[in-house]
Amino acid sequence: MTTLYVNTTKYCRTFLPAIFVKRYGLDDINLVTVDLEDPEFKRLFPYQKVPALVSEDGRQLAEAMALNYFLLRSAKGHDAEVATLLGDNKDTWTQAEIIRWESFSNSDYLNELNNWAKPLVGLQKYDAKTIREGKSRVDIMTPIFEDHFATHRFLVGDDITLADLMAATSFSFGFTFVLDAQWRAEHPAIMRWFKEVVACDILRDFYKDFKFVEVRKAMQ
Ligand SMILES: N[C@@H](CCC(=O)N[C@@H](CS)C(=O)NCC(=O)O)C(=O)O
Repeated sequence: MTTLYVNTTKYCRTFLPAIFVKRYGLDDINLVTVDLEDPEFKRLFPYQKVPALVSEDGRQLAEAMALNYFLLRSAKGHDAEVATLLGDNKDTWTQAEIIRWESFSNSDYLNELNNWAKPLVGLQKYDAKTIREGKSRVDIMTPIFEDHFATHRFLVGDDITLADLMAATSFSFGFTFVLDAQWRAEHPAIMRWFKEVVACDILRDFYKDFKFVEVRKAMQ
């Protein structure tokens, strides 16, 4: 059986893989909630990052974008929804735009949110320089989203795509720790978009008890 390693209590890049396995009834995939220090996981994936997958015949697949793609393409009987999420196969431009926003949200933006939030809230060793630089890079990138949503309902086209799902799960990490009430008041377009995306059928149950941080922790 294929094994997909996730931990949805801790790691936002694993939210969608876990949701997709359940939503699309991917019964040949065993969803395992992993502690990254687990010796078997460390042996298989010495880099110790999730999500990660091992197929029945021992092939490995890592990286959230690749795994989300693989899981959506593995969904049977959901062709219309998958075509909307990944873009129509005849529409290369739309598919490319979806990948563009997935990558920007999941890599550039989320990595800097991590650098800002994790040392600030104690998920990593405190480091004022990392926190300041992370925040400053988030501040530079945030207008790319806010300006986009000022004139667009979603990231690409008129429907929710995988780009919106990946961006929203990335933002939700920020909303848990650093993008506090004041930040949210200053970014109304991002908030309008985020609330619409997490209310969609794919994410609604997962986000029903989501708690936003009110005031982020002050620097030491
Ligand atoms: N480039 C990888 C990054 C994976 C990644 O950093 N995952 C985080 C969880 S969201 C992780 O495993 N963090 C564990 C750690 O850094 O200790 C991807 O996009 O999947």
